[in-house]
Amino acid sequence: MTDPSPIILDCDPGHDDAVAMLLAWGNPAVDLLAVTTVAGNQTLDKVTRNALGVARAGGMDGLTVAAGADRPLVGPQLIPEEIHGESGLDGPALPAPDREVDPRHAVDLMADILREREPGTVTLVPTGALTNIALLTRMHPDVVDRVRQVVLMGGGHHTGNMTPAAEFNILADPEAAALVFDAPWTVTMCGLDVTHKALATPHFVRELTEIGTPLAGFVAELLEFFGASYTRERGYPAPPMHDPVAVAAVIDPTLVRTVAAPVAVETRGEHTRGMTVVDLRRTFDPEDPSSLLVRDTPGAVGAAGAGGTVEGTTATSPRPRPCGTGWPWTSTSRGSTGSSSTRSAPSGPPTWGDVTGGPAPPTPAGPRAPVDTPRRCRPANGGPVDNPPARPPVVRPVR
Ligand SMILES: [Ca+2]
Repeated sequence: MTDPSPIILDCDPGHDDAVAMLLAWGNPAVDLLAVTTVAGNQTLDKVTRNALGVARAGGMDGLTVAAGADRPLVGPQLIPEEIHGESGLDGPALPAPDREVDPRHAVDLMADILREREPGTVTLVPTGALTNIALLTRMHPDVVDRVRQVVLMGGGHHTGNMTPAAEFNILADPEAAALVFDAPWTVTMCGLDVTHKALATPHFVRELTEIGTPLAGFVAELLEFFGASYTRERGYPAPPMHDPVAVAAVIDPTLVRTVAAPVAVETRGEHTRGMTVVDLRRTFDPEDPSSLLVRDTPGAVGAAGAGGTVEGTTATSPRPRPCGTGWPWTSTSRGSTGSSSTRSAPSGPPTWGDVTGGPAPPTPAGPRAPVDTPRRCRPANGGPVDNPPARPPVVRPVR
């Protein structure tokens, strides 16, 4: 067995963040070095409290938890309370913390770990707003080239969940996301294209419940609350396991398909702020270090949903390559690649809904709910509920 891949999970628990934490801690293919928190699904104090509670519930003895940015770089904080609840982790009773938060700022903790470890070994796995990761590039620019890769949950190709164009983690801090995608490291974007296929189905939740342990019951309750939110607010039959997909992509890169493409983050668009603009024209220079990797699953891109083969499944390539001619939306057989032996789930609990061979993206029941507007996503300062304001491209990096 190869050595576990060391990761830092930067998150905003959050129901799916909680599952991502448990997956990272429980799977032997990764070594969870630290959990850092960022304001996102709730305020920083709440998501940090949640991280500590999940760490205790999961028996994560010795795990370091550090708190990071309490607001976006530029825009207002948006809180999706309609999905995660008032605590950010509504549903099961969360145990009281059994450890203190590390006194270091999350960004400083990341830098310390990156300097202590061999260069090119530590993977950053952000599953919240990218504020901490952006600050890392500005506060500790010397550690950027020590990062092995960034595997993040966020964005989407031609899809959003907060607006028609923007996914929450990117919309929560578009300026930070722009910095992260522009930094000279390899970014793997696990976007809504793939995470909307990783559903925690009722069958899966039932299996969890039947395990009968307190931790399994805790996760089942998490998923039941999360599922009820997604059904009520967005018409989904089961909740997407967004954040665990990013961890899973580190555990087993063959679970998802990699496509090389430049990704830009829209920071100015009146209707597209927070959009990840993926250039799939294959006109970019594959040697250009700004070219980035996007992860995808068979059929995840394009309205038709399709399988087929794609060149450039460069999960471990230090430099992205352009995709070939067999681009997935030109193919038709989703199941043909989804059943490939290279796409089996890794062993070891906990696991998640079937990513590649799972159910098709859900169709909202009845009349289409107005899910693409952030109508109930309120600014943290208690200001009026409104669409995120269009802002000029002002970024004030910390120097
Ligand atoms: Ca998250």
